Amino acid sequence: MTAADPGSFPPERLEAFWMPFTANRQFKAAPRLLARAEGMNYWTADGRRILDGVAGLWCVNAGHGRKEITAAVSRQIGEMDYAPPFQMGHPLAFELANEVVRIAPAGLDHVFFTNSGSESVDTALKIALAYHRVRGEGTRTRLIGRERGYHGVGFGGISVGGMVNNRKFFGSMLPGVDHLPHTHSLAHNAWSRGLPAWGAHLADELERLVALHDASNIAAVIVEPIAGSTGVLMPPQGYLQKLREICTKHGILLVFDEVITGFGRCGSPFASQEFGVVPDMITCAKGLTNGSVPMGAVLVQKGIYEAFMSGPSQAIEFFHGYTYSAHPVACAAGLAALGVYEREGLLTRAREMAPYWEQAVHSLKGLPGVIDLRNYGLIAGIELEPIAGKPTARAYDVFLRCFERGVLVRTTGDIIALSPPLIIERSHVDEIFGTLADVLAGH
Ligand code: PXG
Ligand code: PLP
Repeated sequence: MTAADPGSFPPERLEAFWMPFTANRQFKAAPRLLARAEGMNYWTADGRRILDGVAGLWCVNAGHGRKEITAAVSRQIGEMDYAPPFQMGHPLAFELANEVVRIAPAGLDHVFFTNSGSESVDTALKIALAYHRVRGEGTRTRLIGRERGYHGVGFGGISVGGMVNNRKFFGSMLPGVDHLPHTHSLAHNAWSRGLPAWGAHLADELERLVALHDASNIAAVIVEPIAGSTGVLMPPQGYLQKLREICTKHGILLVFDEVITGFGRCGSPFASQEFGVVPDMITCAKGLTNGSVPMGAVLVQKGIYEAFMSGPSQAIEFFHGYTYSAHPVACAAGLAALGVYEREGLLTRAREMAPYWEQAVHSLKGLPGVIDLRNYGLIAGIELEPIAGKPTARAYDVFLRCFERGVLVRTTGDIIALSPPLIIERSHVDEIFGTLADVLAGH
């Protein structure tokens, strides 16, 4: 049996795999199996072409099947499949760290490798706690996240995150966490193009939390520059700058979770550069290897790294690491992916495509059920009016019908999220929005 031969794929063979973030019974009753990918496209197991409107899951930024990455991965796995990362090293890990630093905002010049966004978030939170401790400010243990934040699925990430469904099943989580309000307001900001005008004052809520808890107890604030998974929420103009000012004033570390905004999604290598706000740490993953091999990273300011480099030189400075931190195959994939991004100008291509993309997004205005359209770089959010008593049903139906017509979109609640590979051409933009318009219009 091969993946491309669905006729010989009996339904009982679908049972053993407990699928993540999936309605298992619904999926297994009518499976959607992808078998092959190249450039802007997937092909289903039964041979249909599907235009990828979401870069896999916000990760395949250079498009699928990039030969340079395939070659680098296969060369590396033949040369050295694995190397222990603790008390040992291999050249590609150091090379990749240098290459990441080269495209990162100035000042973020040290890199800790992980295997996913979730691990990057938990790592960054642990660095924040330990950083204050090694500086003699061990009372700074409180972490501040934001409502409607998504920071992966580790206990740290779900604690600072603000996604109800991610939190409600898993008990009390980390203690000592508080949340800023989210910034989404259709009443004020519906139909915004780019960053919305209203809402910078919501960052002042951080001053309120500082007044409540006292700065001497707060370690870090973590936010996504643009929230993806909870519905494509853009930062109000001036909001991130204000967060930066308040954090600096109170000695609180600011972490930008750039798992989806990193590697060119917004028009600069990182959203930090795009919005002109430099955090103390950046978490990333996904596009780091073009989605080809699991890998994440935490970028930290020099001062943070240096704070740890005290004490006896034979002591482990940061008691943390993963078996697969800086896995050689992932490093090879990362170096090849960054090479492709650089050679093809992909880290800034979203900026060039954004005007055409924005026009296409907002062309959906007026179609039945559409209550907001928003965009930045090569990201779009299409918010639909929930069907009374059946939240998520309307967007899920659009997802299914787009898939039937050969376009892959992603939904969260009743919001459709789009984040295509950064190699997208105008004809693909037309195809995505033409299909969406037909589906939304009920044709
Ligand atoms: N932080 C952010 C901001 C993310 O978007 C993670 C952390 C966790 O990364 P890992 O690699 O552990 O999944 C993410 C992941 C969606 C969707 O539908 C987005 C993510 C994951 C699953 C679904 O938009 N982003
Ligand atoms: N559990 C056990 C029993 C282990 O030995 C290890 C690592 O050695 C882990 C969990 C952590 O695994 P990883 O380093 O892949 O995150």
